[in-house]
Amino acid sequence: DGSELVEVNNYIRANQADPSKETFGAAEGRNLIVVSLESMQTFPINNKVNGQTITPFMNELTKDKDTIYFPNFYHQTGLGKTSDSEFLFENSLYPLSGGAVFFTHSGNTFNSLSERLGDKGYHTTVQHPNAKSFWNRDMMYESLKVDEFLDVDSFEIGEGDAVNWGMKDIPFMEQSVEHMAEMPQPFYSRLITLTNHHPFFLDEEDQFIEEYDSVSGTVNRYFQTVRYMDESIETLFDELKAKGLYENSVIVMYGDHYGISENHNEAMQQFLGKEITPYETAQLQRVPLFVHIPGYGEGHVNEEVGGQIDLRPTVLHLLGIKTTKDMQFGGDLFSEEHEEFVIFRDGRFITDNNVYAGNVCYDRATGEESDPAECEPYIDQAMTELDYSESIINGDLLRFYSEEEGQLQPNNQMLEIE
Ligand code: GP9
Ligand code: MN
Repeated sequence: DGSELVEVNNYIRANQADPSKETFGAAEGRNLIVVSLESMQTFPINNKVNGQTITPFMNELTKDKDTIYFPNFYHQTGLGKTSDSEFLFENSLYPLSGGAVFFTHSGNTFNSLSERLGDKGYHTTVQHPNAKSFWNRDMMYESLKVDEFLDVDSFEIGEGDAVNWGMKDIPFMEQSVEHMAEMPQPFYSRLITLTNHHPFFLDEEDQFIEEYDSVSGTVNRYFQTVRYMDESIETLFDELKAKGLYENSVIVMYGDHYGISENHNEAMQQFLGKEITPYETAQLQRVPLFVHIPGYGEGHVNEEVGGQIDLRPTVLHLLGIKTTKDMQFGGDLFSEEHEEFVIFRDGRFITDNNVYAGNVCYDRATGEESDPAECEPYIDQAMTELDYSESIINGDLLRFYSEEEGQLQPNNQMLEIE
């Protein structure tokens, strides 16, 4: 019932991470451009296939002076796939254990990133060249207070501009920057890419590298579509510079979820040259996170263990917006107080020292089995946190919470009814 929110609130306040002084407000007042990298996992980064570089542009970003790259960052999605990653990003709540929250709870009250930014004078938008009702986005974005959803009807898809699931990422990037150029500033624009999606088909002219050679056509083609995605990100950066939008923006890019499922373990074993244990499977849930702040100058590889739940506070703090009263489960990745504890939707988890998967406690650094006692205290905490998040969603509890006052609203009708 509504009173459970008090307990959840206590848990969240006890685990809250204060922002780091160095990065709080580092991108204050800038446009926020977010790129959801479809099916992009971390393993192709700084790696090669058939001797060819898979992600040349992203590799440069990992060494770039204006980029913070997170190699130990994990997706936390469930059945809702892309939509779950959006949910995590916007709300810093976990997706549901069953079904896609975008379908089941699109009428809920949230306190999304879009809403927070809208309140600060941002024009908030999502750009994605697919039917607006896919994943029930049109309904959910109303609850998330997204000002404008530029769906398939907002893009010109000329001959040769579509493949696989729809519009190719390179023309998509070109046109989405054209849209940005028309937006009032500051704006928040979240771009959802599409080309690097199963079954990873590409036209011949977009195949910039050779496919891999294994028993899995899916894995073989994946490297090529990842290479294409890499090219589309370079296009995005070029177009932003050409339109004069680059300097005054911050660009955050993250992989939405895995692209290669466990059905392709044989091919993945061949590529990685090692056996895929439950530990490796968990480690393969790493997706890249790039935070690019033009002019920042202190870019580095940040080894912090984190997950998609952490994106909302990380981004809000970069923009100089406090989240001390927000109902969110993640923490600012730049904070000295950030806890290295990433909970997967199915109860697996990662800590600084361990990977807990298949009911086995592994050493995170070596993949060897470690003393179960090292994982033990986190098993319950993981379940508690997932349950708290689920109770917020199932009870639509944020109806009763006013983050402005940081307290339950006085006329808590649900408490009266029950
Ligand atoms: C569809 C796209 C892909 O619009 O976001 O969704 P996915 O299948 O990855 O969840
Ligand atoms: Mn996806």
